[in-house]
Amino acid sequence: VEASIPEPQREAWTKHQVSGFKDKDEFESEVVRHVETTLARSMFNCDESAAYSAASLAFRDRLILEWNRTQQRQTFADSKRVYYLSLEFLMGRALDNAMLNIGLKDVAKSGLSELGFRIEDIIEQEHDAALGNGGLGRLAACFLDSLASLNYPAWGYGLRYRYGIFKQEIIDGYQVEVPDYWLDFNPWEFPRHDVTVDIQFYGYVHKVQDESGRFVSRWEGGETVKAVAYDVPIPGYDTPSTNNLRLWSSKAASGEFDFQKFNNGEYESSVADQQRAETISAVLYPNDNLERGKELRLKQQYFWVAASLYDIVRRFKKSKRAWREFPDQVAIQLNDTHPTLAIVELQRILVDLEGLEWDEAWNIVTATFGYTNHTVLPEALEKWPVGLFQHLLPRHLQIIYDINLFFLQSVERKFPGDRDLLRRVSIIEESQPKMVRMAFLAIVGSHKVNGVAELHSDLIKTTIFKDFVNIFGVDKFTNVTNGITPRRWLHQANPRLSALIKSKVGSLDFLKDLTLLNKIELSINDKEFRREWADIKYSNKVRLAKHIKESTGVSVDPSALFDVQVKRIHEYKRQQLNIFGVIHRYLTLKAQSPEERKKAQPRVTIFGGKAAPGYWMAKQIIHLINTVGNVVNNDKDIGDLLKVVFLEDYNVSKAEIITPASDISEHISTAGTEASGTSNMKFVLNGGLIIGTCDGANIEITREIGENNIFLFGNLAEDVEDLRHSHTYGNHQIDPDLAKVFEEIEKGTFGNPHDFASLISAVRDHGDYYLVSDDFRSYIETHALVDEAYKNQEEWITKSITSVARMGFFSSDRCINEYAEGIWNIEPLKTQTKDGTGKDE
Ligand code: 475
Repeated sequence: VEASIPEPQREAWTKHQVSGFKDKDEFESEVVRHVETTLARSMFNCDESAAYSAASLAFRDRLILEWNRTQQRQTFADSKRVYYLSLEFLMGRALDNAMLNIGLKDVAKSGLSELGFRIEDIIEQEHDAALGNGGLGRLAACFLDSLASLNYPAWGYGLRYRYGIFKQEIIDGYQVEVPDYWLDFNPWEFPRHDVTVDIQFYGYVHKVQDESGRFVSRWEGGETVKAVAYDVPIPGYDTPSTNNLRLWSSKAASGEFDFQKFNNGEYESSVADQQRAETISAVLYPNDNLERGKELRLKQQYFWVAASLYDIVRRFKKSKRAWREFPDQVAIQLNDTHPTLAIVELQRILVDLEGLEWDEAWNIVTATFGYTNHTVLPEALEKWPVGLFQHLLPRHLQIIYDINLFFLQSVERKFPGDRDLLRRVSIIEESQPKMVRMAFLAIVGSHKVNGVAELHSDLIKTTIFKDFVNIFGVDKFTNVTNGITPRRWLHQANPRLSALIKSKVGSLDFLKDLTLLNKIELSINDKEFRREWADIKYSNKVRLAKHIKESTGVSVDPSALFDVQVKRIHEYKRQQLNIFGVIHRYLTLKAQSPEERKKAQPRVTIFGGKAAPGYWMAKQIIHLINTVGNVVNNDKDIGDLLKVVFLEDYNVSKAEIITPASDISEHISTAGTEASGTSNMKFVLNGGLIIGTCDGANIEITREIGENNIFLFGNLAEDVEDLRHSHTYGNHQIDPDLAKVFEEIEKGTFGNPHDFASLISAVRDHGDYYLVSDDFRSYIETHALVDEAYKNQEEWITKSITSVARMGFFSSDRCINEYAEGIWNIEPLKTQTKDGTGKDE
């Protein structure tokens, strides 16, 4: 760096080199400076919100200095970078995370206290960055934390939605969606008004001859929208490495509004153009595990992918390397099929703009990309009408046709005459209307395809992508079981547990190598340790009970068994099975004498999660949970034996309160439907046990922690197809206890039965696709085992400690290292080396 400053000015620059605050005093002075200057507030008029803003700005300043140095190190080292393309980054709050990762939370705590604030209250001021729906988006956020913590040169690319996932309110037991305007004041982003890309849509393609007589395609006409970069620094834990998350925001290409039009008096039209451009990055689509084929969604995808690739290619071209070296410098990971257009866009750049031959370009493209699949649900697999493509991205459609042609020719060479195979694997589905199958395009354009848990990766190889295994060979398909960052999900969410573990491990090193957790198993008989372990769980439950009281008005007893199911509401995740089970429990208690009831294990069943606004069944499930809660919670016979609550607006910061407070959590998807799940890992890491089906990562969790420490139930994935078949073609007998639950709902015990008719008929009359009835008996019986087990508190604590000790595998650090080695072929950068390059000496 210094070498690039001319000698006469160098002294002045280096003399004034900035460094962030280092101690409490400097922190306080930064806070006061930001209050008085950046925020233009008087220090005599500083409320908690201003204190939050100023503290965040003080930390942001520090982050951006480290960010600068990290980027310089990466540029000097000139080694391969990975780019993680995701339409969703569910980041949650940033301040607490930044303080902990940098290691200055104690400094901030005493500094804020001297200025008159409690750090907890300041942290609470922050609005979640909720640019995601659920598992897929949160996984991307955990990956960014691990990439920075492990010193990988990595960037995330996403969209800067003006509105994140909606805020959920529960009104009269129904979900009501309220817009989440989160950008009012966001100290964590840096607008880069100098980093912009013009993005083209619509128009037409024509062929022209270049100087050498070669025919090349030109994409012209249409409209242009400007992409503006906003950078979010991502601090690693206990390392100076600070990576970048670049989010694109859309703007009218003409700037504020079209001056030509404006001067001609076409005011409305010039403003309308501006609004149309800004619409592209305005909202996050609120669907989880569902794609609905809307034009604006495809526009979002191309806008984001084209801006990101332009940026990546621009960076590569600065190095003046030959194009064939591109895959040695760049790895791009596609988080699901949402960014699949990047494959087509890179091929377009190389062939149309850079003049490479098709095959040479295609080899570069496929060596660059990796594709992660997150779901086998058919309704979630992306398909776009060919006509829509033709209209919006005419040149891309041509390229897709060519990719498909060469691909099908290679299939024909390998399996001559198999017409049905060609039809099955074609990127173009010959339906009415014709569709582009994005997952097939992603497979053909990548060098690796991975699933997110062992069962899931096996399932994609034997079902939805079976033909592609035959075509490309099995080695192209691999598994990387998901993980979670222990920084946020243990150290930040459960500081007391983290401190207790530290006292046994000897340091906080387990936050960097989670397998060190196994050391706590040595203390399994340590009375004091066990008492403290139980006490931490109890106080986390007290904190949640307080939150429940404040948000729902329901009083719950912290010594009851806390049973939690928090995740997006979806039929395949089976919150309906849970609430039917709760009704069964209620009816059982009601039928008992007061004497018998005294033997019952008191329970609090806690639900949370959003339903996609257009998902009728999911909304009915939320309504049923609330009406059941209403009846049960006010039944004098039942008292504290059973409480049912629905926590509104489940998000990352609520998860940080809920996860450490569970005794048991529910991961009860129909076997073969949940790709992995990641909250299952978070709950176990926080000392909660789980009840679950043999699905997703539950299977690997069981393998790690031992089957005595988990409550598994239900049918296996291999039997699901036959069971569904028998529902349709046999006479479908539903479980008698479930039938009683239905009877009670239909009697009107929980409000107007008409409201819940569709929930019942899905099971009774429409084939019970999710096997609610088939699994009901085993679910109820397993819950009885949970009650019994909980009564033996000593045994329970042993299970809890043992499970945590064996969770080392599920760190997202392990997961990122597997991607780095098996898919990206990248290495971490040293943060300090003699020659300053960051490369090994
Ligand atoms: C799986 N979301 C979890 C998690 O791998 C898994 C978003 C937009 C449009 C369509 N779908 C989505 C998902 O598909 C999704 O969140 N998938 C989830 O990915 C991380 O742990 O089992 O359901």
